[in-house]
Amino acid sequence: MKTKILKRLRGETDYCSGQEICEEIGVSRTAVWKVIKQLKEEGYVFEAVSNKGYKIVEYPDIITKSEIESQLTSDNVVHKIVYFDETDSTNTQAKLGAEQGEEDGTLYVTECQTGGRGRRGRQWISPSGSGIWMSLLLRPQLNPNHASMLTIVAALAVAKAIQKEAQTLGTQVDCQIKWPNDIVVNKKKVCGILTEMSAEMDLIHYVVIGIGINVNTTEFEESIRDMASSLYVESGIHFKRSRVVAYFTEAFTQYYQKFCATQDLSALQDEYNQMLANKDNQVKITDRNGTFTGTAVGMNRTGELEVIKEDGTHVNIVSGEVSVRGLYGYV
Ligand code: BT5
Repeated sequence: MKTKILKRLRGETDYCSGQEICEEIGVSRTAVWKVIKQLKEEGYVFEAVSNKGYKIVEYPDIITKSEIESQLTSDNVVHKIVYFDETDSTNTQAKLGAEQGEEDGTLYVTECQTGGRGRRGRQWISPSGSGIWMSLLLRPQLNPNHASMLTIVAALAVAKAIQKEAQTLGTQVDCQIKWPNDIVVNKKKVCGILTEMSAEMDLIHYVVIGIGINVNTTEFEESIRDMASSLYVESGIHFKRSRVVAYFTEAFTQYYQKFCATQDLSALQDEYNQMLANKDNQVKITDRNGTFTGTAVGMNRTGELEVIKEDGTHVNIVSGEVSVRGLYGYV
């Protein structure tokens, strides 16, 4: 009910009377009044005029269930939000939910993670109040070998969402994607993605795509200060986190549909490569066998990074136990 009322008010630039809301949503005046009281407590600012009704004039920067759900489009892959004020890790919660039968298209979101995880057991720093820490549970009918491509689909959708929000705010942010899973702005990491899966040889039980975005963060822990940044630091503008989430779900829906139709990245490859950090530049590849340098040519339709080695041979780098860096730093 809260989501419905918020959605109704959000879609209205004029005043909206309590009576109209009651009739449209089929609830009592008292129920509407209670929800409006709750919303005020959460930081929504209303203008109320007698005989006309209510209008929201200011939205708080929160990422609660109803704040996000009230912005989701109807044809969205995401149709349910599970919100926590604080949790260990939204990836862990999404996996637990999946084991308990939670449906495809559920997005787990939190204000703060106490045990945020990066790849291979690394830590993901997830303070309260300024970031987006979310995990999307999917149950795709895909070959498990293709699931890692979902990281690419998500990275593209995050980049698109950041650009769209920047546009909404009348600015531009030059987002790049550091293959495979980081979004960088001005060569600093503003987003990381961790995709996890439960599968058998030829059947996916579920995939969880975890996304961390530093949105309005101003302070960074010593350990990441050199390489991390936020959208606010890089643009000087406060982004509305819930809108970034909503834009992400819209963009993800579009890219995911294209991906599912071909089961590869052929329809997304060009757009991804336009944003690829270090495209046509020298990179340093480090894997189990050592380090070599080469020129990054682009991502292919299966999500591998094509690199031309100094001796002219072409190699396709598979994500996983590999690090790709520019010659002079993190990007
Ligand atoms: C990633 O790992 O970049 C994947 C991060 C995924 C985080 C999301 S948040 C929601 C969901 N729930 C989770 O528990 N995780 C997901 P990786 O490529 O391994 O990068 C990790 C490295 O990034 C760390 O070792 C640090 O150097 C750096 N790092 C940690 N916190 C950071 C932050 N907030 N911003 C930028 N860099 C950070």
